Amino acid sequence: MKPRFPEDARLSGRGDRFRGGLIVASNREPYCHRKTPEGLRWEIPVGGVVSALDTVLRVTGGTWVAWGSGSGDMEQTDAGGRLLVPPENPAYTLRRIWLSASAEENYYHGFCNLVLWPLFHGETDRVVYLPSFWEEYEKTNRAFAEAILEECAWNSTIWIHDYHLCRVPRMIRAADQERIIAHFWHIPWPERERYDCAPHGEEILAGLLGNDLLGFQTPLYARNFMDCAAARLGAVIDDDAMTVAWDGRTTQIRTFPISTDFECFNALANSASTAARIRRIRKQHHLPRRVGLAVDRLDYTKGILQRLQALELFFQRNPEFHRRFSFIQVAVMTRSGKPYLRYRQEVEDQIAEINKKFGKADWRPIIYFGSKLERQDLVSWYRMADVAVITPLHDGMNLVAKEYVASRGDGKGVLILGRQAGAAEELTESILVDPTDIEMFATAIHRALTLSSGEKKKRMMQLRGQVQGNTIYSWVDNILDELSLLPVMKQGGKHALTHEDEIAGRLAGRDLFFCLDFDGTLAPIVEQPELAAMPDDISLLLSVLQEHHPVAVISGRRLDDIRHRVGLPGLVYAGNHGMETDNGVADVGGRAALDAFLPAARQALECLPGVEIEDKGLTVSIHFRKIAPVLLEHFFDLFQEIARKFMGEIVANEGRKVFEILPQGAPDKGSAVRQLLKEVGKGRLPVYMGDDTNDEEAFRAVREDGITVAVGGSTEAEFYLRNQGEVGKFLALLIRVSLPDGKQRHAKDEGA
Ligand code: ADQ
Repeated sequence: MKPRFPEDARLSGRGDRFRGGLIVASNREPYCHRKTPEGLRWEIPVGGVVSALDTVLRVTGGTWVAWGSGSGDMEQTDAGGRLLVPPENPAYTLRRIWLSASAEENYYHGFCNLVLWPLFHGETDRVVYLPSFWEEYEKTNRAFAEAILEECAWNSTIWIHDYHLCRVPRMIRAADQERIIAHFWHIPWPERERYDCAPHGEEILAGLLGNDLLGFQTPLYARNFMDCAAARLGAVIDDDAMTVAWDGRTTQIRTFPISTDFECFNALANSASTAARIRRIRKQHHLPRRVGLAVDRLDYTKGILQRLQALELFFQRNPEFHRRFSFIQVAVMTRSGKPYLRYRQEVEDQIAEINKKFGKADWRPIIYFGSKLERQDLVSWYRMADVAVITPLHDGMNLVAKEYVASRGDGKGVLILGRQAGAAEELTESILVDPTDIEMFATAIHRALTLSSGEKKKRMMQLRGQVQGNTIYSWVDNILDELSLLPVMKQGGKHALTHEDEIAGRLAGRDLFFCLDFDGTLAPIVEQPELAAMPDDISLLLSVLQEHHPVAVISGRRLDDIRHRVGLPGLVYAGNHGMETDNGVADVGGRAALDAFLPAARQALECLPGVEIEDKGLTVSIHFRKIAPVLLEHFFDLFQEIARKFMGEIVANEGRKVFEILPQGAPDKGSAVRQLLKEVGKGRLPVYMGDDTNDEEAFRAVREDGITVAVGGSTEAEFYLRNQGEVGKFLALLIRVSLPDGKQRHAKDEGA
């Protein structure tokens, strides 16, 4: 079966730990229904937060709580405000909450748009504050907190977004001390001096310190937050651990620079349909040979007026570009209200003035679009623009800049970027400008248009390397890793890679025995279990390790399958969770229980698309990785019904998107490891590494004396690795600390 969305495969295994569901909350909703003369229509609102998070939830499933702001939203939800989205291919639940007219006015247009947005973007002159703004902000945050709690299962993880919902974490915390709560801050966090004029500055900080994890776009914003928390609340800052302790709780502060779907933009931009569309667009708008481009939400923070001033100066100074260069400004209005209407008027007036001053009957210096563009049109503009001028006055990150870079696989195109965009910290090969220095800005536009093609290519390739190596998927990966580790961190779990000395001390002078799980540990989780493979570097490290210590691989797979997949002679293999070893098969009284269970399970479950039942002889796996998230609850109900019927005959253990079915009385991984210890590891110190719930028995079995390492963390293991990508590094560490000196050098030469 093909993944439901192309990106599913790239996020395989991510979110497996969110069995209790991921609850995302943001002010803006991902899908919005509008009443139109043609009937009810749905659309995806424009904005960076929405486009990034929809990708995540389509893969993990769960619930997104947001303001139902569309004119037709109420008509599309059930009595609880819920509906399944995306409308054409449901994957998760959208829970809409309704705002009163007063909340819309005072919370959204008031405290969010007139206080927090300008304040956090360095536009203090634009701040307007009324006490009613705060009252409604607090009330609306409470409504969000209550809705989130209603959507939570006992083990759900909550992930809140942005400045609209600062108070929510503390409100939830008051109701639930144990809950895992994380927050991502999409916009800048100002330095302490500027934050001092924030109304309710203490309450905002206190609200955010209800989180376990608080993520920022750049290290600077994270630093600023910590400074503000120390100065305004007297919170205790730990710079090394990156934590803020206050009011009896500790919040981890991290940096996660958001990004874009590089492959998607790259492929679309390289496609023949984009080339055809570019030809059509050029003709339709009578474009000259060279074009510049800016794409923004229509907002004063995006620096559109300053950009127009720089363009005016550029055209004044460089008449040779008249008729040869037009600038395309796309600016879609996403917020209503006076400041935005006024700003749009100013932008339109200024464009009219420049066009009047320099324009000719057959040439417009500036071409303006005020509407939302389809993805393919957006990409076509990116691909044809000789220069993209993305110059916000302040911006948390700015995804447009990264989308432009991702669309320039041809190595052409130059990016001019505002220094105060978060993206400027990463995209250092762009031409960086201070957008308020109009003289230099105009010079930068000229420079971009006259760069040699070699220089352009060199810069663009470096920019692309940066974006390709840090995509929206890496952003999601990093945050989900960190989220799933939070319960472990709360219990004092130790990162195996940063405790080398402790591990070395414990291993010193002991004979060792390594016992390793396969899927999710030695091999990454993939969409189709039959395609799982061990990376070459891990294979190499294992062969070095096993020259000096006994190494066992213990897996839920069949013995012949695991032996073949690892493919290294000299290792000890145990299949079917340890029931099958080279010494024979555990005696559990034959297959009678499985033979009765299998047909019943097939009949009940195989009607659900995505269920895969794998008969492994001694055990059975029921894989549910490919079931659409919205069908999962139904699957669990059906499964439980069947499992209940066979209670006493079988045992069902839940792993990563799989139920492992074992005959009653079968050994678990714990007893299997104890057995292996007796047979091959007698008197040796065991090191066990695994990633799944069924590894927990093994962690418990060896924990007292041995070293236990959980990939992705487990409250049953002493050490954790963030993800499977760290396994190779840990094996290299084991080799370093456990091999005699001379051999260590050999291990390094081998790539360890
Ligand atoms: P935004 O302020 O919305 O996001 P940005 O990051 O540039 O800014 O994202 C805008 C998104 O909207 C882009 O994906 C872009 O393609 C799209 N878009 C803009 N105009 C469009 C149009 N006319 N038609 C179609 N699509 C259009 C906030 C913060 C940013 C941060 C993001 C993500 O203000 O600093 O980068 O969140 O965290």
